[in-house]
Amino acid sequence: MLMHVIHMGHDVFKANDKLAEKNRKNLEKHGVFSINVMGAIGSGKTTLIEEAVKALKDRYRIAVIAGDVIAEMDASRFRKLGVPTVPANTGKECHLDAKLVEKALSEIDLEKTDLLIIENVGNLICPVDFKLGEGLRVVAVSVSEGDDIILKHPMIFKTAELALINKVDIAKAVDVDPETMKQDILSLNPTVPVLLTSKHDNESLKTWIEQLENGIKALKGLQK
Ligand SMILES: Nc1nc2c(ncn2[C@@H]2O[C@H](COP(=O)(O)OP(=O)(O)O)[C@@H](O)[C@H]2O)c(=O)[nH]1
Ligand SMILES: [Mg+2]
Repeated sequence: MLMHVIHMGHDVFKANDKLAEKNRKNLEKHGVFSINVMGAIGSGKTTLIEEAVKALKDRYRIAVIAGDVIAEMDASRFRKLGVPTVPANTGKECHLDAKLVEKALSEIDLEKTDLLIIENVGNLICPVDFKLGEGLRVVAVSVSEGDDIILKHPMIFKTAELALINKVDIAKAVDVDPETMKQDILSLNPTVPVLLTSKHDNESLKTWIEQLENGIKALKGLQK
């Protein structure tokens, strides 16, 4: 019985990987740099994305896929900024998958997109195994989640390609040292860039936005 369950799980991942690869090729063909933003509920994913959209939307064409279990609150926050936004509701699943992203992509004009931002469902565990076809895997963790949160959820940090430690403005109030959190991430993934961010500190937001701009430019450079 157990073997059966494991076998089924393996097939699900394999089918998802195949579809993710299709999404990746589709995005690449159209020169779209894409990111998958993962992290717990309330870590600041939507806020960090909003800040990036505000800073980049005059120079680049941005589209957003707003993953959520059911609501469309985040999608309406992005729409307010005037960027094409597709809500992707998972129903009861705690992660987006490549199929949901494929469907959302069919509603986006990729020819007119430089940057696609995908906000995953708030969770530090489920999204790990489900590739979406993204160019960059980002994880956002906030200081208010406590300084043991990282070592309790190693896989998402091991597989991330950019990590943000957010809400550093309230670190003292919650008795957490962001530097310790950074070292925890690096102990799991020594080469991942780790940024300390706060929505109240524009300089810190610039470091995050710069990473996105570098990704867009790198992809455009590759295409020339
Ligand atoms: N103090 C502080 N609050 C933040 C920061 N980033 C986000 N928040 C707040 O945290 C809450 C959750 O943010 P949200 O972006 O919706 O998180 P999400 O669930 O990960 O998308 C909101 O009330 C934000 O205003 C930050 O850097 N510092
Ligand atoms: Mg959100």
